[in-house]
Amino acid sequence: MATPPKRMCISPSLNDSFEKRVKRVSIEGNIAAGKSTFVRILQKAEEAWEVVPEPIARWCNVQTDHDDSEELSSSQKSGGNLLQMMYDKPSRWAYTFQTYACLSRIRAQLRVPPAKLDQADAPVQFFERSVYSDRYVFASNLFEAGCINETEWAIYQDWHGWLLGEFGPKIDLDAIIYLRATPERCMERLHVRGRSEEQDIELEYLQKLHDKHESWLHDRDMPVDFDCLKTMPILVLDVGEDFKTNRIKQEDLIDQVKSFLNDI
Ligand code: UDP
Ligand code: D5M
Ligand code: MG
Repeated sequence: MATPPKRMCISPSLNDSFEKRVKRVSIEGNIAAGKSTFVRILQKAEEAWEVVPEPIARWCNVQTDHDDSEELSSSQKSGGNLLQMMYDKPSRWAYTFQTYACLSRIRAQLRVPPAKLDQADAPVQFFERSVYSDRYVFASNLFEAGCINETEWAIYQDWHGWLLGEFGPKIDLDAIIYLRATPERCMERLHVRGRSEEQDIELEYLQKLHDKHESWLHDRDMPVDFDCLKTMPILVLDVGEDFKTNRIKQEDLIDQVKSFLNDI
């Protein structure tokens, strides 16, 4: 068995060695590359694998704390659609979106593995994206596009770095799996999925996000501030070809994941 990752125990209810034994892997990739589809396949592949999906529903329906107040407008009661707001007016909402996205990711990455994994020989938690893609793909791209200004970017990097330093060992990842597809293929899948908030996304945006992913995870020439990222094992999986309905392709991808996990 591989050396257990060095992490502190975050749950008094689960024993230390169990928590440290669970490998934590982020699934990264462009919008509509197929991450959610892939994690659903992973979830079914092994009892000892747990997936933590991206909290997209929360971003599309941000709940206020005051649903019982008579003074709230109906839109406040039903919650705001922050994803829609960001795509409609990025210069106003991109920074706000990053604060909420990062909060959601930290919550997700702090999630204690289910006790059923305790019985497993090689338990794994898979997260759909991470606090690192927030920063090195999305926030960085929004800054370069002028949707986050210099001051917001400086503040963002300050609190993002500080929070990750504080939570450090509790949210560490052991590895990343990069689902790689061309921006054109992602655009096709984005339209197949038909999420209303995303229908005005242009190919150019997907191309920029693709370039960020490539530099960070494929070419590995992106400067990063976190030492753990510099040596992080990364598995690149080509998902240009349809895998959703192709059983042989699915088995091939799962075999690659298993062999990667054995080596880390
Ligand atoms: N999809 C597909 N074939 C694939 C992978 C994905 O048709 O091999 C479809 C999937 O059903 C969805 C869309 O592409 O309608 C985007 O996939 P997903 O939501 O998994 O992408 P994500 O944004 O999570 O990466
Ligand atoms: O990602 C879900 C949607 O959320 C997609 O429209 C991209 C967007 N997203 C996710 N994280 C961020 C950050 N940090 N900034 C801006 N936009 C983001 P999907 O790939 O479809 O699962
Ligand atoms: Mg998804």
